[in-house]
Amino acid sequence: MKKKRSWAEPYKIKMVEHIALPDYEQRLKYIEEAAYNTFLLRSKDVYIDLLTDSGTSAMSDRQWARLMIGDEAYAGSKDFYQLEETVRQYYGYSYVVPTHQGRAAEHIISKILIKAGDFVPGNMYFTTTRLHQELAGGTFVDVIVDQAHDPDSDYPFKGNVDLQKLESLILEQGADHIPYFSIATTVNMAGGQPISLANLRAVRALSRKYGIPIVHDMTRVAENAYMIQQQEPGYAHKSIAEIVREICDLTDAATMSAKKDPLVNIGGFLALNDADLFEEARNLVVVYEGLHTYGGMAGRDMGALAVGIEESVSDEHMKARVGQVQYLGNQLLSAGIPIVKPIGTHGVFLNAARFLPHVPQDHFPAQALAAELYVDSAVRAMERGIVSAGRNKQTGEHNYPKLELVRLTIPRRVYTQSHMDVVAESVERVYDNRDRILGLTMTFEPRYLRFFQARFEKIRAEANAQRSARKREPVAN
Ligand code: PM9
Repeated sequence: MKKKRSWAEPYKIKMVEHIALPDYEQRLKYIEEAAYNTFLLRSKDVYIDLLTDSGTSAMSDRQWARLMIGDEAYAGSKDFYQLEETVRQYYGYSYVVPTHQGRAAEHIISKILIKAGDFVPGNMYFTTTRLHQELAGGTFVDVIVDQAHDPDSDYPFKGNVDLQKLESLILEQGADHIPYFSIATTVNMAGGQPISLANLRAVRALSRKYGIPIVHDMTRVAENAYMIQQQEPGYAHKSIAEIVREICDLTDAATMSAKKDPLVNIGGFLALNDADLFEEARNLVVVYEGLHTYGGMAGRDMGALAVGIEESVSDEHMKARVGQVQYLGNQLLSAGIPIVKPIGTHGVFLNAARFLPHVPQDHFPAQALAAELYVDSAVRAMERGIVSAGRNKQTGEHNYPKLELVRLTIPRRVYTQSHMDVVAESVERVYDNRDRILGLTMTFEPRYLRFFQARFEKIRAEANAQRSARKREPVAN
């Protein structure tokens, strides 16, 4: 009989940070104080923090060492030049404008390229990206394939663009009103789903045909490259570094939140190939961020970022990173929990619409489910549904997304397989008791990116209360 051969993470742990599980009564109190919004919890009250993979990675010893030799000169830091060289080497873009994080790069490129009345097509919206496009006067148009909106579809490249939707938009609105295509690798809101190189090449052909550039949200490009390596015919023998380069070479500019793929706690950049655009961007960055050789970052952070970029495209790193996400996803699938399929690269997304079919979407099922998961085990997740989708900027109505999800996002190199087991068991317990979960009402709604700061109260309808009384007992301590 063939013996099983397990694989393990390509690192060992050198430093630990203690975490504690608050008791049940405390968890109830904390989530109520946080108004049922996991963004408003204090991290000291969280046991396993799966809120986001943004800025939460563990840096390597090489990255920490780089911090010590950071050059903090106001102008011309050697770390900037190192970052610029690394971006050129691994991503191929000619010019780099550092920023404090991704949304600052989005702000600058939107301000330069979008004029009032423009339309910006993209492979599904991302919250900050769309907001900056709207603030610049544009309207985002979703041109992702329909499968991306179906959590049960097994389609392997749900990040693909529907080429017909894209070309119809160009013909309807005219190429002059489309400043760029906004293409993300991977697609966060669809569940961390990749775009294929075949599809990106076809998007590139349309970009050339109509003279419209591609702005690449490259926040998780190495994760996307891993999925191409695993799934796209012809790429099994190419390295992630080679595939990353092939993706970037099909695009004209990029925004990067370095807090994800490149393994740093803060940072980002705008990368460009066009010299005139670069001049404009590096002029604007001094208005909003800082001098063009540091943007919003300390010299040492740019140094750690340069090392992180190199580490992020390692095949063995990515196998362990995505492998851990798939480990959790497969546990949940085996337990019959409704999750987005296929399992994405940066997190497992619970399908709250199927988890809580009795909670209408305007009672915020995903928000309620994330709160309930915290009460069960102090695992912190986040809503990715109607709250994140915000309101229609013309009508003021809620946007009703087809995907009503809770994201269990896995920080890179931080948690172990046992942590994943605890999370899976907690989700299963909450699922077993799902009938007693009621929805929420929103009691405070901020104007921008409401999911970060909105406040909620539990719906305590009499009939619902009676129905759930039978199962009121706590499910864990
Ligand atoms: N993403 C995330 O948790 C952090 C903010 S929303 C909770 O997934 C993409 C694809 C992102 C992203 C941030 C940004 C913005 C742009 N594109 O957060 O400003 O996933 O660095 O990047 C978050 P910054």
